[in-house]
Amino acid sequence: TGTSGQTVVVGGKTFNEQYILAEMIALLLEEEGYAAEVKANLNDATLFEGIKKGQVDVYVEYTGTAYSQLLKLPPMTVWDPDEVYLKVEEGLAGEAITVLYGVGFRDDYTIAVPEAWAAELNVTAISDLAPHAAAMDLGTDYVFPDREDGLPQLGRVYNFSFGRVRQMSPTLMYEVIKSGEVDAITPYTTDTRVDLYNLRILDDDRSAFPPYHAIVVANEKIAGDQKAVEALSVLSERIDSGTMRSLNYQFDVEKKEARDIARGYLVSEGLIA
Ligand code: PBE
Repeated sequence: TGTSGQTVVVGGKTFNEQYILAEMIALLLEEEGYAAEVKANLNDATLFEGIKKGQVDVYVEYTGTAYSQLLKLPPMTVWDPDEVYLKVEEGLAGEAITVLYGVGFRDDYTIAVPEAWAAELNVTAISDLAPHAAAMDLGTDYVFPDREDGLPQLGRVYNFSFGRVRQMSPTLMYEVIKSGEVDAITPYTTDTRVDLYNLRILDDDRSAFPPYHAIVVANEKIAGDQKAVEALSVLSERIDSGTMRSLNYQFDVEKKEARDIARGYLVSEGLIA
Protein backbone atom coordinates (compact mmCIF):
# COMPACT_ATOMS: atom_id res chain seq x y z
CA THR A 1 0.00 0.00 0.00
CA GLY A 2 1.04 3.66 0.26
CA THR A 3 1.25 6.29 -2.47
CA SER A 4 3.13 4.32 -5.12
CA GLY A 5 5.47 3.08 -2.42
CA GLN A 6 6.87 6.53 -1.67
CA THR A 7 7.52 7.80 1.82
CA VAL A 8 5.27 10.64 2.92
CA VAL A 9 7.29 13.50 4.40
CA VAL A 10 5.55 15.27 7.28
CA GLY A 11 7.08 18.67 8.03
CA GLY A 12 7.17 20.57 11.31
CA LYS A 13 8.42 23.80 12.87
CA THR A 14 10.60 24.20 15.94
CA PHE A 15 8.22 23.97 18.90
CA ASN A 16 6.06 21.67 21.06
CA GLU A 17 2.75 21.21 19.23
CA GLN A 18 4.51 21.10 15.87
CA TYR A 19 6.50 18.03 16.92
CA ILE A 20 3.40 16.43 18.43
CA LEU A 21 1.04 17.08 15.51
CA ALA A 22 3.62 15.99 12.94
CA GLU A 23 3.91 12.68 14.80
CA MET A 24 0.12 12.34 14.90
CA ILE A 25 -0.08 12.82 11.14
CA ALA A 26 2.70 10.28 10.61
CA LEU A 27 1.03 7.74 12.93
CA LEU A 28 -2.34 8.10 11.18
CA LEU A 29 -0.71 7.55 7.79
CA GLU A 30 1.30 4.60 9.06
CA GLU A 31 -1.88 3.04 10.42
CA GLU A 32 -3.11 2.98 6.81
CA GLY A 33 0.09 1.36 5.58
CA TYR A 34 2.00 4.42 4.42
CA ALA A 35 5.65 4.92 5.20
CA ALA A 36 5.96 8.33 6.84
CA GLU A 37 8.97 10.38 7.82
CA VAL A 38 8.80 13.37 10.16
CA LYS A 39 11.09 16.26 9.29
CA ALA A 40 10.65 18.66 12.18
CA ASN A 41 12.68 21.70 13.17
CA LEU A 42 12.17 23.42 9.83
CA ASN A 43 11.63 27.17 9.51
CA ASP A 44 8.60 28.68 7.80
CA ALA A 45 10.37 29.51 4.54
CA THR A 46 11.87 26.02 4.23
CA LEU A 47 8.49 24.41 4.87
CA PHE A 48 6.76 26.58 2.30
CA GLU A 49 9.44 26.01 -0.33
CA GLY A 50 9.52 22.33 0.60
CA ILE A 51 5.80 21.79 0.12
CA LYS A 52 5.87 23.66 -3.19
CA LYS A 53 8.79 21.58 -4.45
CA GLY A 54 7.55 18.23 -3.14
CA GLN A 55 10.20 17.83 -0.43
CA VAL A 56 7.47 18.14 2.21
CA ASP A 57 4.05 16.59 1.63
CA VAL A 58 1.98 17.74 4.58
CA TYR A 59 2.39 19.91 7.69
CA VAL A 60 0.53 22.07 10.19
CA GLU A 61 0.52 25.77 9.35
CA TYR A 62 -1.38 28.67 10.93
CA THR A 63 -3.79 30.94 9.06
CA GLY A 64 -2.18 34.20 10.23
CA THR A 65 1.27 32.93 9.31
CA ALA A 66 0.23 31.73 5.87
CA TYR A 67 -1.61 35.01 5.32
CA SER A 68 1.21 37.39 6.15
CA GLN A 69 4.37 35.32 5.80
CA LEU A 70 3.75 32.93 2.96
CA LEU A 71 1.23 34.86 0.88
CA LYS A 72 2.53 38.29 1.93
CA LEU A 73 -0.98 39.74 2.19
CA PRO A 74 -1.39 43.14 3.90
CA PRO A 75 -2.61 43.36 7.52
CA MET A 76 -6.34 43.92 7.97
CA THR A 77 -7.37 46.98 9.98
CA VAL A 78 -9.82 44.75 11.80
CA TRP A 79 -8.84 41.10 11.63
CA ASP A 80 -11.66 38.81 10.55
CA PRO A 81 -10.68 35.18 11.30
CA ASP A 82 -13.06 33.70 8.68
CA GLU A 83 -11.85 36.14 6.05
CA VAL A 84 -8.22 35.30 6.88
CA TYR A 85 -9.06 31.59 6.56
CA LEU A 86 -10.71 32.07 3.15
CA LYS A 87 -7.89 34.24 1.82
CA VAL A 88 -5.39 31.61 2.93
CA GLU A 89 -7.35 28.75 1.33
CA GLU A 90 -7.57 30.73 -1.89
CA GLY A 91 -3.99 31.94 -1.88
CA LEU A 92 -2.46 28.56 -1.11
CA ALA A 93 -4.64 26.92 -3.77
CA GLY A 94 -2.87 29.23 -6.21
CA GLU A 95 0.38 27.54 -5.17
CA ALA A 96 -1.15 24.06 -5.59
CA ILE A 97 -1.35 23.66 -1.81
CA THR A 98 -4.60 22.44 -0.27
CA VAL A 99 -5.88 23.40 3.16
CA LEU A 100 -7.33 20.05 4.24
CA TYR A 101 -9.05 21.39 7.37
CA GLY A 102 -8.68 23.33 10.59
CA VAL A 103 -7.34 21.31 13.52
CA GLY A 104 -9.67 23.04 15.99
CA PHE A 105 -7.49 25.46 17.92
CA ARG A 106 -5.75 28.81 17.54
CA ASP A 107 -2.19 29.48 18.59
CA ASP A 108 -1.75 33.24 18.68
CA TYR A 109 1.15 35.49 19.50
CA THR A 110 0.88 37.39 22.78
CA ILE A 111 3.02 39.69 24.89
CA ALA A 112 3.59 38.65 28.49
CA VAL A 113 5.31 40.34 31.44
CA PRO A 114 6.00 39.19 35.02
CA GLU A 115 2.75 39.10 37.00
CA ALA A 116 4.24 40.98 39.98
CA TRP A 117 5.51 43.82 37.80
CA ALA A 118 2.19 44.07 35.96
CA ALA A 119 0.23 44.12 39.20
CA GLU A 120 2.41 46.84 40.69
CA LEU A 121 2.17 49.11 37.65
CA ASN A 122 -1.39 48.15 36.78
CA VAL A 123 -0.45 46.94 33.32
CA THR A 124 -3.16 44.81 31.72
CA ALA A 125 -3.02 45.62 28.01
CA ILE A 126 -0.27 46.02 25.42
CA SER A 127 -1.05 49.75 25.11
CA ASP A 128 -0.20 50.12 28.82
CA LEU A 129 3.41 49.35 27.89
CA ALA A 130 3.80 52.62 25.97
CA PRO A 131 5.44 54.60 28.80
CA HIS A 132 7.70 51.66 29.77
CA ALA A 133 8.70 50.00 26.50
CA ALA A 134 11.77 52.08 25.70
CA ALA A 135 13.37 50.91 28.94
CA MET A 136 12.36 47.27 28.43
CA ASP A 137 14.11 44.32 26.82
CA LEU A 138 11.88 42.00 24.82
CA GLY A 139 12.72 38.32 24.43
CA THR A 140 11.17 36.69 21.37
CA ASP A 141 11.22 33.47 19.38
CA TYR A 142 13.57 33.30 16.39
CA VAL A 143 11.24 34.93 13.89
CA PHE A 144 8.99 37.46 15.65
CA PRO A 145 11.14 40.57 15.07
CA ASP A 146 11.55 39.85 11.36
CA ARG A 147 8.05 38.93 10.40
CA GLU A 148 5.56 41.54 9.19
CA ASP A 149 2.83 40.20 11.48
CA GLY A 150 5.22 40.34 14.46
CA LEU A 151 7.27 43.24 15.79
CA PRO A 152 6.75 45.55 12.76
CA GLN A 153 2.97 45.13 13.13
CA LEU A 154 3.19 45.77 16.89
CA GLY A 155 5.14 48.97 16.27
CA ARG A 156 2.71 50.20 13.60
CA VAL A 157 -0.37 49.58 15.70
CA TYR A 158 0.89 50.65 19.14
CA ASN A 159 3.45 53.32 18.21
CA PHE A 160 6.17 52.33 20.63
CA SER A 161 9.28 50.22 20.45
CA PHE A 162 11.21 48.18 22.97
CA GLY A 163 14.66 49.21 24.13
CA ARG A 164 16.23 45.98 23.04
CA VAL A 165 15.01 42.85 21.32
CA ARG A 166 16.59 39.44 21.76
CA GLN A 167 15.76 36.44 19.56
CA MET A 168 15.95 32.90 20.95
CA SER A 169 14.24 29.53 21.06
CA PRO A 170 10.64 29.64 22.36
CA THR A 171 11.75 27.52 25.32
CA LEU A 172 14.60 29.81 26.33
CA MET A 173 12.23 32.82 26.45
CA TYR A 174 10.75 31.50 29.69
CA GLU A 175 14.13 31.07 31.33
CA VAL A 176 15.38 34.56 30.47
CA ILE A 177 12.28 36.31 31.73
CA LYS A 178 12.44 34.26 34.92
CA SER A 179 16.04 35.31 35.51
CA GLY A 180 15.19 38.94 34.74
CA GLU A 181 17.41 39.16 31.66
CA VAL A 182 14.42 40.40 29.68
CA ASP A 183 11.29 42.23 30.81
CA ALA A 184 8.71 40.90 28.36
CA ILE A 185 8.39 37.90 26.03
CA THR A 186 6.18 36.73 23.15
CA PRO A 187 4.52 33.46 24.26
CA TYR A 188 2.13 31.42 22.14
CA THR A 189 -1.40 30.97 23.49
CA THR A 190 -1.22 27.15 23.54
CA ASP A 191 1.86 27.20 25.76
CA THR A 192 1.14 26.43 29.43
CA ARG A 193 4.40 27.83 30.72
CA VAL A 194 2.87 31.32 31.02
CA ASP A 195 1.13 30.12 34.21
CA LEU A 196 4.09 28.13 35.44
CA TYR A 197 6.41 31.14 35.23
CA ASN A 198 3.94 33.61 36.78
CA LEU A 199 3.51 35.74 33.71
CA ARG A 200 0.60 37.96 32.75
CA ILE A 201 -0.58 37.89 29.16
CA LEU A 202 -1.44 41.42 28.07
CA ASP A 203 -4.62 42.11 26.21
CA ASP A 204 -3.99 42.97 22.55
CA ASP A 205 -6.35 45.93 22.97
CA ARG A 206 -5.76 47.34 19.50
CA SER A 207 -5.93 43.92 17.81
CA ALA A 208 -2.51 44.08 16.23
CA PHE A 209 -2.03 40.35 15.87
CA PRO A 210 -3.85 38.26 13.30
CA PRO A 211 -5.72 35.06 14.23
CA TYR A 212 -3.62 31.91 13.91
CA HIS A 213 -5.90 28.92 13.36
CA ALA A 214 -3.94 25.68 13.03
CA ILE A 215 -4.57 24.16 9.59
CA VAL A 216 -3.30 21.00 7.91
CA VAL A 217 -1.85 21.85 4.50
CA ALA A 218 -0.92 19.29 1.85
CA ASN A 219 0.56 19.16 -1.61
CA GLU A 220 -1.15 17.47 -4.56
CA LYS A 221 0.40 14.10 -3.84
CA ILE A 222 -1.49 13.92 -0.54
CA ALA A 223 -4.52 16.06 -1.35
CA GLY A 224 -5.16 13.91 -4.42
CA ASP A 225 -4.85 10.66 -2.49
CA GLN A 226 -8.32 9.80 -1.19
CA LYS A 227 -7.03 7.23 1.26
CA ALA A 228 -4.51 9.60 2.80
CA VAL A 229 -7.03 12.44 3.03
CA GLU A 230 -9.48 10.11 4.76
CA ALA A 231 -6.86 8.85 7.20
CA LEU A 232 -5.99 12.42 8.19
CA SER A 233 -9.57 13.71 8.29
CA VAL A 234 -10.09 12.37 11.82
CA LEU A 235 -8.12 15.34 13.15
CA SER A 236 -10.47 17.84 11.52
CA GLU A 237 -11.68 20.30 14.23
CA ARG A 238 -10.84 17.63 16.80
CA ILE A 239 -8.24 19.31 18.99
CA ASP A 240 -9.42 22.39 20.87
CA SER A 241 -7.01 24.80 22.55
CA GLY A 242 -7.45 23.17 25.97
CA THR A 243 -6.49 19.79 24.53
CA MET A 244 -3.54 21.25 22.66
CA ARG A 245 -2.36 22.98 25.81
CA SER A 246 -2.47 19.76 27.81
CA LEU A 247 -0.54 17.91 25.09
CA ASN A 248 2.04 20.72 25.04
CA TYR A 249 2.25 20.47 28.83
CA GLN A 250 3.26 16.82 28.48
CA PHE A 251 6.05 17.90 26.15
CA ASP A 252 7.32 21.05 27.90
CA VAL A 253 6.80 20.20 31.53
CA GLU A 254 6.57 16.41 31.77
CA LYS A 255 9.32 16.12 29.14
CA LYS A 256 7.65 13.26 27.27
CA GLU A 257 8.65 12.40 23.70
CA ALA A 258 6.46 13.96 21.00
CA ARG A 259 5.81 10.58 19.40
CA ASP A 260 4.67 9.06 22.70
CA ILE A 261 2.36 12.01 23.36
CA ALA A 262 0.93 11.70 19.85
CA ARG A 263 0.42 7.96 20.16
CA GLY A 264 -1.09 8.30 23.63
CA TYR A 265 -3.64 10.80 22.35
CA LEU A 266 -4.59 8.83 19.22
CA VAL A 267 -4.96 5.59 21.19
CA SER A 268 -7.06 7.26 23.90
CA GLU A 269 -9.32 8.69 21.19
CA GLY A 270 -9.64 5.26 19.60
CA LEU A 271 -8.07 6.50 16.36
CA ILE A 272 -5.23 3.98 16.19
CA ALA A 273 -4.80 0.59 17.80
N1 PBE B 1 2.64 30.50 16.18
C1 PBE B 1 2.14 31.67 16.89
C2 PBE B 1 2.85 30.97 14.79
C3 PBE B 1 2.94 32.39 14.82
C4 PBE B 1 2.13 32.77 15.98
C5 PBE B 1 3.80 30.08 16.87
C6 PBE B 1 1.64 29.50 16.14
C7 PBE B 1 3.76 30.18 13.85
O1 PBE B 1 4.66 29.48 14.28
O2 PBE B 1 3.55 30.22 12.66
